Amino acid sequence: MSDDGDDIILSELDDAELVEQMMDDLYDGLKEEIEEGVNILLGRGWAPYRILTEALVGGMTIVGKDFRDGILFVPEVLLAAGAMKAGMSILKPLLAETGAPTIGRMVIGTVKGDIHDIGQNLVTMMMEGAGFEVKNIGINNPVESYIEAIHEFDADILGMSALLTTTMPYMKVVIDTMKEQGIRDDFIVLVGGAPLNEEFGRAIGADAYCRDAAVAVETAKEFIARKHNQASA
Ligand code: B1M
Repeated sequence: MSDDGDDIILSELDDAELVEQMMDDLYDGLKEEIEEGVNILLGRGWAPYRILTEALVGGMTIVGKDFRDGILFVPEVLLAAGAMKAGMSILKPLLAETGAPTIGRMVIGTVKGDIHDIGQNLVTMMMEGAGFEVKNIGINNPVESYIEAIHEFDADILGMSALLTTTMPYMKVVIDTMKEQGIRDDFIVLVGGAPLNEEFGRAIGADAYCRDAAVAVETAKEFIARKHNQASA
C-alpha cells in the first residue's frame, strides 16, 4: 500500500497515525512492524481488544476488499494473514488473562474444504478471555472430527466457522448428522463467518449465528446461563 515505510519510526507516530500505518503494514505483510506496533499501543495503555479490532481486523478488512477486487492475490493475502497472526499471538495471553472462572467448554473449527482460520482463532482467544475452555480443532474439519471432539472434550458448545459460500452448507451436514445420532440437543451449536447471516443460521438448525467474536462470547454466555437455569428448574 505505502512505499515509504522504510523511513517511518513507528514510536514517533501519534495513535491515529500509528493505527493507519499498521493497516498499511498489515496490507504489506510486514510481520515485525505489526509486532512493534502492537507493543507500542500496549505500552500506551490501549486495551488488547481495541488493538485487535481497530488495527488488526481493520487492516484485514482493507486486505479483503482488495482481494475481492483482484488487486491482491493469494500470496500477498497469506503474508497479510501471517502478520495478523503475529500480532494476535502477542495479544492472546493478555486477552486470556482475565482470571475468570471456567463457565463452559467449547469445541470450534473451520468446516471441511475451508482453510480460513483467523476468525475462529480470534473467537477462541475472546472465548478463553471470557472464561471458556476452548478446544480449537483447526481447519478443514469433516463431520467426524467435530463429533469426536465434542464427545472427547465434553463440550457444552460446538462452534463452526466458514468463510466461503461454497463451504458454509457443510455446517448443515454436521448438524443433520448430530440429529441422526440423536445428540443434536445435547450441545449448543453456534456458527459464524463472513458470508453467513442469521437467516442462514436458523435455516440450517443452529442455535445462533454470531456476527463477530464479541457476539460469540455474549451468545455463548446467554446459552450457558439458559442451560443452567433449565437444569436447576
Ligand atoms: Co480467502 N476468501 N480464499 N483467503 N480470504 C475470502 C473469505 C473472500 C471473501 C475474499 C474476497 O473475495 N473478498 C473470498 C470468499 C468469497 C466467497 O465465498 N463468497 C475468499 C476466497 C475466494 C478464497 C479462495 C477461494 C481464493 C483462491 O484460492 N482463489 C481461497 C480458498 C481456500 C480455502 O479455504 N479452501 C482463499 C484463501 C485465502 C488465504 C489462504 C490466502 C487466506 C486465509 C489465511 C488464513 O485464514 N490462515 C485468505 C484470507 C485471509 C481471506 C480474507 C481476505 C480475510 C479473512 C479473515 O481472516 N478476516 C477474506 C476476505 C474477508 O473476509 N473480508 C477472504 C479477518 C477475520 C477476523 O474475520 O474470518 O470474518 P472473519 O471472522 C470474524 C467473523 O466472521 C466471526 O468472528 C470473527 C472475528 O470477529 N466468526 C465467527 C468467524 N468464524 C466464527 C465462528 C464462530 C463465531 C463467529 O463460531 C461460534
